[in-house]
Amino acid sequence: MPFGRAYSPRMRVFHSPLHLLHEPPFEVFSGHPGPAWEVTARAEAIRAALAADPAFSLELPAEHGLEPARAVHDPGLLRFLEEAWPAWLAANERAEALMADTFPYPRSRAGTRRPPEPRAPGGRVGYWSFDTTSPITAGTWIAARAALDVALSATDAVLAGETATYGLCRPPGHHAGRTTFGGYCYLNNAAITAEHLLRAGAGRVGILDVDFHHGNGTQEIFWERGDVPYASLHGDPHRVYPYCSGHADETGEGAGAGATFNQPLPAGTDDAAYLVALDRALDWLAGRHDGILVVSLGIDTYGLDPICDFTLTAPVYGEVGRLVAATGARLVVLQEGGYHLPHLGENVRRWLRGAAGLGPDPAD
Ligand code: Q9C
Ligand code: ZN
Repeated sequence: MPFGRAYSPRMRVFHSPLHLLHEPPFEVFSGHPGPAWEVTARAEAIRAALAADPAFSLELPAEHGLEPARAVHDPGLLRFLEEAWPAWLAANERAEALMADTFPYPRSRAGTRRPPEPRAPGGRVGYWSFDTTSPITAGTWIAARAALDVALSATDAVLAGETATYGLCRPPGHHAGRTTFGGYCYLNNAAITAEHLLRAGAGRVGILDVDFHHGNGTQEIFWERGDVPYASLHGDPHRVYPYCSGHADETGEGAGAGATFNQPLPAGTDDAAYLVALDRALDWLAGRHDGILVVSLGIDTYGLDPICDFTLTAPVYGEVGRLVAATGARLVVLQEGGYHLPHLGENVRRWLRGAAGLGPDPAD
């Protein structure tokens, strides 16, 4: 195994200020254009909370280039994300953001040929995206690449011997599929990380997704693969976004048959019910991986989250981190959602302190 032994007394946290270049001006949800929820202040709040705690050391990421992303995403999607803004700007001098108005929905052309990728940026964006919550702005591509560098740097630190590291990824990643972006996500940081670990010789890599929303992109990418078991607990898609995936009977196909585990949960899910579901997910993952878990960490399960409907309280995050670390797996923890800004940093800090075996800060 190519693993080193470097071990630091403080948990290594990777972050990049380049996320500040991605500031979506709006999103469209449930028929209403409104302010974006996925804002720069989220990552700044998390960074501030971790920077104030000597248990964490903050570092900038190393550049990894696009090769790791090419191992997961369609090259056409990467090309589009890179070219989209300049092309859109050339066609629209006062452009604020690029968002699809038309999606080449497969059922509307049943029996006809698959459409070619449109040439106009306004058509192209619908070809590569699946919803209206993820605008492309001037800095989106730079920020998405920086978030991936953050994830891969956290991964390299685990490969070098760390027990657990954290990547403060923004924008998040788990909704982005092989050929699609959406759900505030452009590159699937967790999926690319898992593939990067596989290629470094880590054996089977488990993904535990504890964001409130089902990680439809991650599930799709590994749907037919047995080497990356994916377990997710999330709001029931009969009720909440992303609506069309995350049902309990979705368990993978082909070589991936039985390698996907979904637990949809009801509105109002509380700490106790959540810990029962977590225990089932950890039981399921046990024995299906070879010692490393990638965690898609969303704090949008919090009771005060403005766009989700679980009722978790702050102390449970420390307990979840502790239980995940108690599996004995090495952890690459990557940030996904979480939208209640006042408590976001504290809740991430509790999770990571739990994972580091530290317990809550006595000051709390
Ligand atoms: N008013 C992540 O948490 N829009 N993505 C919901 C509700 C889509 C969530 C808006 C939610 C996407 C990474
Ligand atoms: Zn989420």
